[in-house]
Amino acid sequence: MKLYLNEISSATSRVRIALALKELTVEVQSVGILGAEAESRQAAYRNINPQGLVPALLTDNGVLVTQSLAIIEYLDELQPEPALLPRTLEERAQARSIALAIASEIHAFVTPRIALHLGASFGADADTIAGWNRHWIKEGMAAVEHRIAGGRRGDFAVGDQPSVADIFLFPQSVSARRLGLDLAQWPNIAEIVTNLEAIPAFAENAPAPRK
Ligand SMILES: N[C@@H](CCC(=O)N[C@@H](CS)C(=O)NCC(=O)O)C(=O)O
Repeated sequence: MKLYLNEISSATSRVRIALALKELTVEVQSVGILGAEAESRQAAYRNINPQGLVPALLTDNGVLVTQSLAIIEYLDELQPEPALLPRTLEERAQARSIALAIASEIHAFVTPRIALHLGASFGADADTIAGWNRHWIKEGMAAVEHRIAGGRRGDFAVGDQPSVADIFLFPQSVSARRLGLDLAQWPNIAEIVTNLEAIPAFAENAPAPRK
């Protein structure tokens, strides 16, 4: 299998964590997602993935799978242990729900292409864009905190085993901290992230800081 990735990418970090938990190794190819690197991506990488986003996984059968949740569920079916979805029907729904709340209602608003558009079309400078990012992360994380608090939390977001909920929560929490947001305002998330930091598959596969 071959993974198209970028080290700073939060969505890539999710897949790298899943691969590490399952002790799977894949060939990797880096794709630029910022500045001049992003322009070269347009030409070459869009021939492979027309959406131009990372991560994307090329399976051993030559099929390209995009979207981190779809990739992680593919890996989970390919190699079921350790399971990345909880055992019960409700818990599985809850784990997917938290993962999607992060992917669709936080991360989607704070990507490089959104920042590029805010700058190019509305004249937003770096500080305005950082404020925009903080706004969506703060609002989204408060909702996730609420959902975790009212759910079936154990040591992790859903139960006592790391699941897709944690795999999505961890990189987003790292990004939140880098933007100056204190995780302590979301006590359940803060505690879960501390637990996740003790697991090498998480700690070693956080998104790299932007240079
Ligand atoms: N929903 C997608 C998100 C993919 C995505 O937005 N990836 C970012 C990196 S974290 C990207 O490629 N951004 C390039 C850009 O925004 O121009 C997933 O979960 O895989």
